Amino acid sequence: NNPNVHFDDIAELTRQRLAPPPMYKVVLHNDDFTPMDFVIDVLSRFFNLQYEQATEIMLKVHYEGKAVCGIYTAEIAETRVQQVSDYAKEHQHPLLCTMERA
Ligand code: NFA
Repeated sequence: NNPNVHFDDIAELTRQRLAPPPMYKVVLHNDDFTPMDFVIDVLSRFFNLQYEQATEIMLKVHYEGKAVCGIYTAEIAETRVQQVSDYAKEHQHPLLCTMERA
């Protein structure tokens, strides 16, 4: 029955209210088969990028092996990964999309 215990509880609730949520990078990976135009379409469609920015990121993936497409909270990042993976599969391309802690 220590009143400081109550203070600790309130401090923890305050921390939870103020703490920024963990963020996740959504990453696109290069392969030898997915057409460049399809990757640009994916980046425009699911990451709200203009054609020029989409092209820039597609080329970074192509030349460097991978690139970050966006940084989101867990739920949004998971949705983007699933949307890209479903869309690639639907079009029979092996394009790989993953997420990692930012
Ligand atoms: N490397 C693929 C090609 O030459 C293009 C690509 C870019 C694939 C980015 C996947 C991701 N057709």
